[in-house]
Amino acid sequence: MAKKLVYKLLITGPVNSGKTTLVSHLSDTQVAMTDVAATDEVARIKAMTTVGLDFGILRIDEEIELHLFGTPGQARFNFMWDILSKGALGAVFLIDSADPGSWDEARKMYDYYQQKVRLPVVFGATKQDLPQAKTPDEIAEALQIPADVPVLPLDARIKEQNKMIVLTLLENALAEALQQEDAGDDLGV
Ligand SMILES: Nc1nc2c(ncn2[C@@H]2O[C@H](COP(=O)(O)OP(=O)(O)OP(=O)(O)O)[C@@H](O)[C@H]2O)c(=O)[nH]1
Ligand SMILES: [Mg+2]
Repeated sequence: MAKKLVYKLLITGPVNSGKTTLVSHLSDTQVAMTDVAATDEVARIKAMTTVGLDFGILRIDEEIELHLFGTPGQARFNFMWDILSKGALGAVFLIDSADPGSWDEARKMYDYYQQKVRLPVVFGATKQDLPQAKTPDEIAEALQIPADVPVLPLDARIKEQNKMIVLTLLENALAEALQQEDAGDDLGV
């Protein structure tokens, strides 16, 4: 039997950006979720919020399986990142395109991610269908996302769109890992 390749990917971003929606609409398997009734300021925008993780599995083919780990969006659960990012290949970072009020928090999370996790990342600009949504380019500029990091439009409720974005991340992360391997070879390590 062919050896199975399992890649672990993080799905992250601020509260209400669509992380739980993405994991539940992309996974083939029954997902594990830890949503509870929201309290405090989060309760003003949504009824339920993630306090632990979302987990689901997407089978790409006979050999490749993606394990999707959604993080909580609230900063007080940042410690979960250290746990969830172990062994991960990279992250899909979701931004609510229609809620510029959440972008400061998104930028802080991205800074934290760059300091602590430092894995390849692809941004998904969700809720492009809402009338007040900003474009991926406007979001990239506002958050000062480096030009070589993709910011793609995404509806987290649509499986095929979610699949496209995780495959883009997988492709970029594997290319980066190969490059690092080559650089290591050149240095004789
Ligand atoms: N209109 C629209 N709604 C979307 C889109 N993507 C996600 N949503 C909705 O946005 C909301 C996001 O909720 P969640 O998936 O719970 O968000 P989350 O990022 O897991 O939030 P926390 O766990 O609280 O951090 C849901 O109501 C989704 O249906 C989109 O592209 N368009
Ligand atoms: Mg969630």
